Amino acid sequence: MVSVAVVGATGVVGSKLIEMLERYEIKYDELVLFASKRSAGKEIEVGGETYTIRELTEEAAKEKYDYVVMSAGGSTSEKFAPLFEESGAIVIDNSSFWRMKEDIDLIVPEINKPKFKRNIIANPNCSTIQSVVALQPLQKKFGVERVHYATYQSVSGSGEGGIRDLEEGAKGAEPTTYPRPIHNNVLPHIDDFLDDGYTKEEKKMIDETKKILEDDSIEVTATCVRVPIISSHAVQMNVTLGREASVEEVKQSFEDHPHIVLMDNPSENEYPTPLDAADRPEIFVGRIRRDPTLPNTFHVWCVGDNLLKGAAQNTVQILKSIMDDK
Ligand code: A2P
Ligand code: 11C
Repeated sequence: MVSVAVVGATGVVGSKLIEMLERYEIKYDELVLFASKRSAGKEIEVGGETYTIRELTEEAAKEKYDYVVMSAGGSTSEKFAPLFEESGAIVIDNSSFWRMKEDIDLIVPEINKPKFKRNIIANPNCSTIQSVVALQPLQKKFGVERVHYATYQSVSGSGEGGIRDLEEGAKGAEPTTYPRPIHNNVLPHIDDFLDDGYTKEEKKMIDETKKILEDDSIEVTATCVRVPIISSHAVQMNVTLGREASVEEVKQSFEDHPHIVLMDNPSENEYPTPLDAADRPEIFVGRIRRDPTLPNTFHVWCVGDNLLKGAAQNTVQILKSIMDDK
């Protein structure tokens, strides 16, 4: 008897989590869907059955579940993930709260495996996941010494609130999620500012890249930007390799990767865009070219569906790999 709980089931990522449970054929005997008090009693259809959303309470988190997948924000994860863990569950959490803690695994299944010091496993930040998927074949073949990220991130990364700001902003409404209008605009501002002038989103990309690729010596810097599109994130990566490589060799390492699609034929206007990546499980790369200003350095344009590989898909892939190993 296998039980799975989804926390944040009514959210933008939560609804994709439910979709991914079906797409990745996760087998369970019992499925329980949690959200906040606001949504308790709401009904959701999964695989032809109707489920009623339950309010997540401390008592509910002490019930025994085998697996819990969470996407309900950092404070919900901080409070409830340990309660689920204590009652015997393996928790896979999509918030930023646990990711950088020393005893917590931060997992992209095609790159690393959990060591299970604790039974809370963290799912990385969306823009980080797509970037490390693209960096890993380069790391394996040539080594990676340095990467500079510039991101173009869609509003669904901010959940329902981000989508609302874009859609209602188009009708003239003031933003409520972002500090400035996102309609007809771009904001060099994702998550809160830190004392050093970086944002938390930039810090997440810097720290999580090193943790997932298990190499603290990689020099990473980032500028994260919100753009007025609904879904998929794009990341411009300027990557310095550990040794000399040709553009063809770099392209080949992407072509050889089962979860990366190389779209790089500029003369035919072929390069990945957010629309190409929408609802696709792979990461797309293109515009591969040498940066002549630095040795062994290349530009790589990388696009992925932030709600799928960037969030729900990666979470469910972690779940599947743990279930398969049991
Ligand atoms: P609810 O819909 O009841 O507010 P999004 O990121 O798309 O805004 O979604 C956030 C998700 O997290 C929603 O499912 C939301 O539920 C859920 N959530 C927010 N706060 C809590 C909480 N305290 N306990 C459980 N779920 C929560
Ligand atoms: C964004 N990357 O697009 C963020 C969303 O730390 O997982 C996810 C926040 C996080 O806004």
